[in-house]
Amino acid sequence: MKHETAVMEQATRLRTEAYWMPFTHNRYLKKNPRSRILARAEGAYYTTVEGRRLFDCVSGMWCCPLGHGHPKIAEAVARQVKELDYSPAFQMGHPKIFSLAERIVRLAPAGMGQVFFANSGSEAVDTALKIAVAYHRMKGEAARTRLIGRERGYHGVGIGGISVGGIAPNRKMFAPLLLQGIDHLPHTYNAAEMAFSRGQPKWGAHLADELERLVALHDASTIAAVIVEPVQGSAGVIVPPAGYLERLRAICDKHGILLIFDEVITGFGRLGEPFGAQRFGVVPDMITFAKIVTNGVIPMGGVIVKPAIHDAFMTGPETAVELFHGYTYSGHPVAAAAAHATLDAIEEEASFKQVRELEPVLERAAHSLKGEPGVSDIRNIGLVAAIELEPLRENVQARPGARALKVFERAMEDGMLFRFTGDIIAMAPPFISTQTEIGRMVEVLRGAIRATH
Ligand code: PXG
Repeated sequence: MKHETAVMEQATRLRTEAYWMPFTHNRYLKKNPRSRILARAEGAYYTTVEGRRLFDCVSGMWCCPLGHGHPKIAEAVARQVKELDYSPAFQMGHPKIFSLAERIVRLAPAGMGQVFFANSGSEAVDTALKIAVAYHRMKGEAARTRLIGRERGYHGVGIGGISVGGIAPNRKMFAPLLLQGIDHLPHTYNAAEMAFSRGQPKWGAHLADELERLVALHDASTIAAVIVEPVQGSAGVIVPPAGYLERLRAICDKHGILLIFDEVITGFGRLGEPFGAQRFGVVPDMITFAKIVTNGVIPMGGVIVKPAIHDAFMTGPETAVELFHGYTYSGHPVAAAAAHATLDAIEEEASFKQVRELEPVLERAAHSLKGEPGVSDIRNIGLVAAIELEPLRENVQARPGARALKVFERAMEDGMLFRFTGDIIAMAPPFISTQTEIGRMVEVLRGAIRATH
C-alpha cells in the first residue's frame, strides 16, 4: 500500500517538460499524461500510475510475448549483472554470447551460419545493409551497391533503415540524408482484392515481378540486396500474398541479389514458427531480429547470415579485422543472459505451439468485428491481427488517425492497451494469453468502435 501511495504521488507531481517522447504526440499527451504513465507490469498486464490495469494487447511494442516480470529472465539478468556485467565487444568475448549465437543459428532455418549482434532493430537493419554491400565488394562485385526496399516497409530509424523504408512521414523530414541508389517495390496491399482475408491473401504474388522490372532498369550487376518484412508490421499488418515471397526468392537467386528478411517483429515465434522464413517456407540470405529475442527486457538485435556471406570476409591476413563494424554493446553479457533465459522459457513453455493454438482463436475473434461501424478491413496471421477503420471526416475532409485515437483512448478506459497507426488498430497479444483474454480484448475493441462511431 505504501508503494501504491508513493506511485500515486509521483503521478500527481509528474513534470513532463524535459522528456521529448519518441514517435509520440508530445503536446497532446502532456495535456493529460496520467492515463499514459505506466507504473508496473506483471504477466500480460500493465498498471498505470492511476491504478488502472491494462491488458497488453501488443506485447509491449511487439517485444514482450512471454509476459512481464518473467521470473526466469529476471533471475538470469540479476545473476549476470553480478557475474560479468560488461565485456568489451571488440577483440574479446564471453561464453554466453558464443552459445547464444549457436542457439539462434539452430533456431533459424537450415542453411544459416553466423550471428552478428547489435542492440536494436534499427542497428540490425543498418548492419545487414552494410554487410550486403561489403559482401559483394569482397566477392569482386563492387558495383552492386543498390538496395531495394518496399513501399510501407518499416526498417527502423537509422539512415539506412529509413532509406529502404517506405513510410513517408519517417522519410520526408530527412530527405537530404536518405541514401542514394535506393528503389522500392510496390507494397502488396489492395483492399479491393484482399479485404477481410484470413491469413495470406490469394491475390498479389505477381507484385514480386516488379523486382524484374527494377533489374531490367538498373541491371542486376548494380543491385546488392532486397529487404522486406515477411509480414509488414508497422504499416498495419500487411500479410504477404500466397506465393509472393517465393517469387522474390526466385528472382533474387536468378540475379545474384541477396534477400534480407527483416524479422524484428516476426522473429522468435510471433507467427507460430521460430521465424517467418519457416512459416512461409522461404529462406533468405540474412535475417534481422530484435525484440522477442530478450522478451524486451534488455535491448538486443542482430543479423543472422548464411555461411557463404560470413566466409566471403574471412580472407586476407589472419590478424586483420575482417568487418569494420560493431557496437560497444554488441553481444552485451546481460542481454545475452536475458536472451538465453528467453529461449529457455520459449522451449519450456512451448511458445510456438501456444501461438499456433491461439492463432485460430484470434482469427475468429478479430473477424467477428466485420460489419461493425466504420470497419473497412480485418487481417491476421500468427498471433497478429489488425482492424482498419474508415477515417473520420470533417466536411468531407478526411482526418487520418482521429478515429483510431478515439478508439485507442476509449479502449484504454476499458482496460486494453492497443497500438494504432493511422486508422489501423494492431493486436499482437502475449503468447501466454488465454482464450478468454483474447475474447475480452476483441469485445472491448468492439465496444470502443461502437462507442466512438
Ligand atoms: N524493423 C522492423 C521490421 C521493425 O518492426 C525495426 C526494424 C526497428 O527496431 P528498433 O528496435 O530500432 O525500434 C522495427 C521496429 C509498431 C511498432 O507498433 C513497430 C516497431 C517499433 C515500435 C512500434 O508498429 N518496429
